[in-house]
Amino acid sequence: MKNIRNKTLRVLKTVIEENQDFILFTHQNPDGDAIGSVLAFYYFLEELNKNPTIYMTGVVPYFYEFLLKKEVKIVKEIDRKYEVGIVFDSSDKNRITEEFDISEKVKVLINIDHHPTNSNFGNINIVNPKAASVTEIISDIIKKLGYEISINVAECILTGLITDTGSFKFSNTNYKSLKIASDLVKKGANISKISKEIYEKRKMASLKLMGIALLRLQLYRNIGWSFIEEEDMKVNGASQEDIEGIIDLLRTLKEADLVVLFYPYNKEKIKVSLRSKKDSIDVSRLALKFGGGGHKEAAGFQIDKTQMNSYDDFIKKIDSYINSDEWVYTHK
Ligand SMILES: [Mn+2]
Repeated sequence: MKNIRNKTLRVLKTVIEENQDFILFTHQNPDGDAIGSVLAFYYFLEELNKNPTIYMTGVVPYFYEFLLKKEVKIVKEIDRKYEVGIVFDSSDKNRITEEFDISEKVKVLINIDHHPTNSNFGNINIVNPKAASVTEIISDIIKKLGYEISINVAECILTGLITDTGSFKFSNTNYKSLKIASDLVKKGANISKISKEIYEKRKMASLKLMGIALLRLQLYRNIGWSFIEEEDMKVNGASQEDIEGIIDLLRTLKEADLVVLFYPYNKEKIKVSLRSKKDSIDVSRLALKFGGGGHKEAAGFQIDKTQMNSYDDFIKKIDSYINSDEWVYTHK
């Protein structure tokens, strides 16, 4: 646990001990690591007899609802100032909301993340790009502060690890992530049970969208790409949460080094998800170029509809960028 500096940890300990009132944040369209980390910390704080609240504009995706073990206080608006705010899994604070500045709603802001593109926006920043998931960092923090990990917290931590490592398949799977997972299993968390909840209880709409994305799959040079449109969402009664997982299906394409999925985000914007299968293509750099962020293997960004003539054109733009001098020059 050498990755968190002792001084930072001492400050964090004091902040947790001396305050009661916590508001927890994560990014919009939360994935398993986002939900896993806010809920893990929520339960942890509750066990310390603190008063945590979660701020979330959307809903907890239905396939993560099994982690809601009891009444969890989730608010959609912030109508007062909190003592401490903690942000999980967000490279920047505007990924939480663009409506207001979360710093203004708290006295102290703590930023816990593993994105290499993190902007260190907190008063206290615990950012470790080597961690497979943010829940892995939470496991480190709880242990290092000298507390036990309860079964409820363990299941949340394991969920983040399973989803961010692609079920222990991605390159971020290493001795440490497996060791933490193993400790959680020892505490009673069940990988098979959690995986079934996440991956085998999808709504029909979600599978239909997968089908649509697969039918439209195309290959341009070494880029595999597909798209989902507003109309597909409407016809199938799908919502944002139903899109999760599609990109990971596309990344199985043998011929592709890079996989791209376009899908509707809101009235003005299209979301672009990126997955890399090749070491020399760091998609977090690619996402950063278009105002997004992420990890080496998995990243994304949003783009104004007005900035995109056609998907084909945009794929060509990506292709010429990753083959440009600028790319080679900035790409270590
Ligand atoms: Mn994450």
